[in-house]
Amino acid sequence: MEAVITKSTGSWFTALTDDRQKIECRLRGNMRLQGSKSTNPVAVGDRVKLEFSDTGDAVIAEVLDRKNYIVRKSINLSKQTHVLAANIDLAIVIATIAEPRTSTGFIDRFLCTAEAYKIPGMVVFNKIDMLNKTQTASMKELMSIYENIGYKSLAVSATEGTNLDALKTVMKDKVSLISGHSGTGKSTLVNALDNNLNLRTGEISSVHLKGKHTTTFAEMFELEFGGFVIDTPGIKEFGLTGLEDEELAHYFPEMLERLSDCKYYNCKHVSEPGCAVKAAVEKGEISISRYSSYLGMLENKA
Ligand SMILES: Nc1nc2c(ncn2[C@@H]2O[C@H](COP(=O)(O)OP(=O)(O)OP(=O)(O)O)[C@@H](O)[C@H]2O)c(=O)[nH]1
Ligand SMILES: [Mg+2]
Ligand SMILES: [Zn+2]
Repeated sequence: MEAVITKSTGSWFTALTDDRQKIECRLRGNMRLQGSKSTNPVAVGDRVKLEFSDTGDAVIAEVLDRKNYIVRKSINLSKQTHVLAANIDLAIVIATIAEPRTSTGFIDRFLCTAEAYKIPGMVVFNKIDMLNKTQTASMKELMSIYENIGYKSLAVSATEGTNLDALKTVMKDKVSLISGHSGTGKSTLVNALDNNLNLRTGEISSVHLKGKHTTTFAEMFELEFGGFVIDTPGIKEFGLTGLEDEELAHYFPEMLERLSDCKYYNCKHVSEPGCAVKAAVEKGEISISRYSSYLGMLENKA
């Protein structure tokens, strides 16, 4: 029997069959050993084959080929990766200008990771009800940067219900991943998108103005208006592993389209002469914040 994984605690999984039965299952013993750099061989969004023992216990016998997947570096084992989710149509980063503040570096790392895994990325600014004029202006400036390079971006308020219809239109009939720092309102937003859902949400710490990691496991939910959404635990940093220096710019669309104009084929766009990327930054065609994120990522990889 085939099913899709909707929740994983690492040792227990919930699978949803095509006729909407929820089945609790475990991994078949030997599957854990299959050599991979990932700490989790089965992730939310994976399509699996289930088998049943004589006692009726369900085991995951096979993971079907993934269309795509998105990873983050594992928290403890630096060389290992953790698959956040698989078979995603849209990767949404929830950003907030304040409480907590999401840096452009974080947004860009997220989008870059999505590019690397060939998943369309999108930026959603939440909590717009909290913003003053200056903050609203800086949010709008960021939105135009992302729109100009082809990323859809939206400004919403999960608690006030602002602009949610526009978001639903984009998410309809897709499997959307929702990621971002703890406390940006991911779970609140999912609840607001579909009134049938009742995910646990948390407070922002009054001292640190950050979230408290209320969501601890990624989980996929079916949406009444069509499609699925994957809510994930807040993450501090997104990072790509195993990229070559020269490869990084391929995952910044506004750099990718200029690479063939650089004088050197292996240009890293830092201080090389005849660099088309640097020229575009100087002319204001590539935003300084995006270019800074690029340099930050290039440096961190070393
Ligand atoms: N003012 C305002 N507060 C919001 C909005 N969305 C969420 N919040 C608040 O932000 C806090 C954190 O919301 P959560 O939904 O738990 O955040 P999360 O991103 O799921 O956090 P983790 O599960 O820890 O990753 C809660 O107190 C929410 O009420 C919004 O649009 N406006
Ligand atoms: Mg949450
Ligand atoms: Zn260059």
